[in-house]
Amino acid sequence: MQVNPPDQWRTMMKLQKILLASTATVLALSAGFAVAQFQKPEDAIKYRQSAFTVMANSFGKINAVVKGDVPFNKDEVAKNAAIVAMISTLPWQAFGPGTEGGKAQAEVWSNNAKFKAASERMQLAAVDLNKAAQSGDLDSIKKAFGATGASCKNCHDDFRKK
Ligand code: ASC
Repeated sequence: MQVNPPDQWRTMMKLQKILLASTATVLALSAGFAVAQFQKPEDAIKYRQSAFTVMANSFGKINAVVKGDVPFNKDEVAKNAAIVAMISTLPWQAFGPGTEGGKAQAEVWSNNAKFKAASERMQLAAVDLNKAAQSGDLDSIKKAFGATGASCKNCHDDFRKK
């Protein structure tokens, strides 16, 4: 059977288009993976631990005020609560599949829906704490601080190694 040249060209052009499109898709996906999923599991562990460290530092500074160890400075508490609220959104993207390790318990991955819900409760509590802190009302700050601390503990109890 003979295939005339124009048909062959059309087929080749079709194949070329498909190849180009799929190459572009693969490149786009792998670029996304490198950013969102980290190069190595250790990179993800370091990222989430760093975020928790920064968050705990600011949370600890508010704790000192709530306990009365440090005098209440409205601007300092507002700044630290904003940091807590901001940073609270970051660690979760670094708990992806294949990033087991650090102090994370296996339940993070085996019961991921519960982990996600606990992380969302903490982020919402941090938003409330930030609202209270921006208002500058120490009583509401104390209340919101207690609720945020409880949301940290709640997640640690189930998902962090002791
Ligand atoms: C902190 C901190 C935590 C939480 C938690 C609250 O200051 O570093 O992990 O509070 O202890 O229960």
